[in-house]
Amino acid sequence: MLRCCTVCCGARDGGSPREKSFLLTSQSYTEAVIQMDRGVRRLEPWKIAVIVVSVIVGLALIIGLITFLLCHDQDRYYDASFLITNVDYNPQYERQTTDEFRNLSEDIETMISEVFRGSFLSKRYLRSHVVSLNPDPLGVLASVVLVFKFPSADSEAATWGQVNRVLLRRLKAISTNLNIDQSTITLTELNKEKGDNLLNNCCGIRRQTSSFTGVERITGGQHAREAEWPWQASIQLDGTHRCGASIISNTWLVTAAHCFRGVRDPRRWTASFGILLRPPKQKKFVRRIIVHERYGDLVVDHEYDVAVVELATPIEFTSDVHSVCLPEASHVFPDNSSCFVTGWGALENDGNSVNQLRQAEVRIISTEICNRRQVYGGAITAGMLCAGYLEGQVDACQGDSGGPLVHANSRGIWYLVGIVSWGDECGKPNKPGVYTRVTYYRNWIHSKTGI
Ligand code: 4AZ
Repeated sequence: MLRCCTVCCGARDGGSPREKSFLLTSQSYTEAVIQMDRGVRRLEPWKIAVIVVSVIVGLALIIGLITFLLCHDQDRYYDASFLITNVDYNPQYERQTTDEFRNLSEDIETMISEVFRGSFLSKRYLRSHVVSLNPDPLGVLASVVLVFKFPSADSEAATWGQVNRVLLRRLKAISTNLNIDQSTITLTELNKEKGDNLLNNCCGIRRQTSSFTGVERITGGQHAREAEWPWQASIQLDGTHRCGASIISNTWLVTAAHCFRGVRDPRRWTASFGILLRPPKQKKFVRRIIVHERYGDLVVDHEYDVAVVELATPIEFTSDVHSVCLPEASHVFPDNSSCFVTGWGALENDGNSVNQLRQAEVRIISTEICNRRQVYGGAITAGMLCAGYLEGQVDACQGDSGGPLVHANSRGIWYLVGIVSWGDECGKPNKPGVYTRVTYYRNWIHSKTGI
C-alpha cells in the first residue's frame, strides 16, 4: 500500500529522490499513526473537557432546533360558510356595527365555540369571528373566520380534515337555536396573509388579550403592550406629539377639535402608529383636517370638540395597527360600563408626555351625577360624557386629548365611546375626565368621512 502526502512522506532507501520525498510505505504510515496517537494521549485534560463540552452543546442545539421545528405551534385560519334557514335576512346585517349584526354574530360565534370546545380540538381552537352575513333566498349565508393553533409539523390536509370532521359532526349534534343547512357547509383553509387580512380589516378586533388587574391610571398607570390598542394614533405638530387620535379607517382618524387650536395647516401635522412614539410602527402625512364647524376657536367652552383627519396615504393594516368600530348613533352605553382610556399623556397634571402608550380602566359616570354642583355643576352637555371615579386617581391627562375611550361589547369587539376632551386637572376627586360623546357626533363623522 502506497500513500502520499506532502506533510508526512519520508524518503526510503532505493527510491529516486522524487520518490523518496513523496512516497510513504505502510510501515512509516503506521509509525505516523502511532505518533499521532501519542499526541492525542498527550492532550491536556482541560482541552479534552472543552472538546467534550463543545460536542454536547452542539448536539443539544441540533436536538433543540429539531424539536422546535416539529413542536412549534402556528396559527391556521379557515373560512367556514353555511346557510342559516330559520333567520330572515335583515338589511341591518350589511353593517358590522349594528345591534342586529352583533346579536346574530354572537349566536353564531357561541355555536361555533360550543362545536370545538366540546371536541378533541378544544385545545387547538382559538376563536371564531363572523365576517359577513349575506342575503339568500332561503335565509342568511354566514361567513366565519376560524383560528386554530396547530403544531407546524402537522400537515395542512390532516388538520383541515380534523376541523372539517368536527364541524360537520358536532354542528349536527349540538342543540342551538340556529337551523344550519348541513349541505351548505364549506370549509376553506386560508393562508396566514389572507386570514390576517380578513381579521385586520374588521374593526375593533384585538388579537392579544389584556390580563392586567388593579388600579392604574394614565398618570402613573400601566404600560400598554403591542397590539393591545391597535387603533391608537399620535397626532404630531412639527414632529412632536400633541394629541391622541383613533383610527376609524385606513385613511381617516377621529380626534378632538381643540388639538388644532391655532394650527390647522395639514402640512405641519403627521400621525404615527404603534405603542411607541419613538420609534413608531408607521408614520403618515396629513392631507386634510376637518374641525367641527361649530367648534369656537376663541370661546373657552368645550362644545363640538371633534375633528376628523384624512391621511395622505393609507395605513397598512396589521394586527398592531388597525381600526376601532364606531357605534351607531342610537347606541346607548349604560352608566357604570367599564371602558379603557389610552394615551401618551402626562403622568400628572402639567407633566410631560411619555414614550410608551399607557392605559387605564374607567367607568362611565351618569350625566346626572357629573352635573352635580360639587362635580361639574351643569357644564356637561348632551355631546359630552364623564368617565372615571369620583374618588379621583384614575384619569386621562394633558397629551391624552383626542385619544380613545373604548368599550368591548359582548363579542369582545371594541367600540369608540368617547374622545378625551377636558377636565379640571387630572385625577382630582369629584373631577372625572370629560369626553366628547361619539354617538352624539356619529352622523357628523359619517357626513365628513363616509364612514
Ligand atoms: C388636557 O388638557 C386635558 N383629566 C385632558 C384630559 C383631562 C384634563 C385635561 C382630564 O388635554
